[in-house]
Amino acid sequence: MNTSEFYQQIWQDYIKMTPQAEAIEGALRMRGETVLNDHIAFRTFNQGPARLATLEPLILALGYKRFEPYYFAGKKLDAMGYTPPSSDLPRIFISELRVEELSAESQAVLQRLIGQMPVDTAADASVFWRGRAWLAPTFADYKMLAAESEYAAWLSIIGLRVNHFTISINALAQMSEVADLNEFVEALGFNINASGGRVKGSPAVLLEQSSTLASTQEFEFADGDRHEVSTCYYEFAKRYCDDAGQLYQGFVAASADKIFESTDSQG
Ligand code: OOG
Ligand code: NI
Repeated sequence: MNTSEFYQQIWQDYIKMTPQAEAIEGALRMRGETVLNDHIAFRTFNQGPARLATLEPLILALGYKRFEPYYFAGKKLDAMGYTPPSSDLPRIFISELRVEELSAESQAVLQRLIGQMPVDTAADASVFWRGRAWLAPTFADYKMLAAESEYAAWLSIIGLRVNHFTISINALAQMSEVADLNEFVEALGFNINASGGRVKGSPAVLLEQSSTLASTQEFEFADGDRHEVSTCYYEFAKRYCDDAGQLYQGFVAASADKIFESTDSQG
């Protein structure tokens, strides 16, 4: 598996769930823009065969390096940022849910899902686009999870698939601010996630970001009920250089904490 095959598979899986991303990317290319990705992100459970620790070797095998860990106390998440083998490739951000910190009821639901995963689930990189490795939960279980952790609810139905791609504003030729891209995206008819502000971060923390609100799609739950759910969103990022002139490579926990909310239930 080389990085170009890896990203082709992931992008194809992503645009099936996130038609808005294909529309936005296409509209930028129509204007002659250079669309490069700043980073992509995945979500997983800290129990079972697809934990961060078992996924990491797949990322390292692509030439990525560990950069920095992050912790989100309110959302019960740990995460790791990885830097790519070459600067034209996106960084990777993987977060995992501390399942044992949820209520006994939610843990029981999640363990039923996690228990269905084959032991060799993370044997190769296709785990990142193959789709959910367990049967859909019931709508009642999904709602219960969402009341406690929107992240758990999202992961229970979408599975370990890419959560977002992120356009690098640094690489754009015709726009230089996050706010410019926000306006462009809104003019195409998509909504920006305003939680924590329409532009999160600042030049002082060396990273400014924004994201759309996730696309929604009809999803069939275990009981045959069909409901609209949030799928995935598109993110936009602008990085700054530090005092030594080095482009910042990390993430900003305070901003990330709000970006996670881009997949919250919308209705
Ligand atoms: C990841 C949210 C954090 C960032 O760039 O800080 C993030 C997620 O929603 O899974 O993407
Ligand atoms: Ni992101």
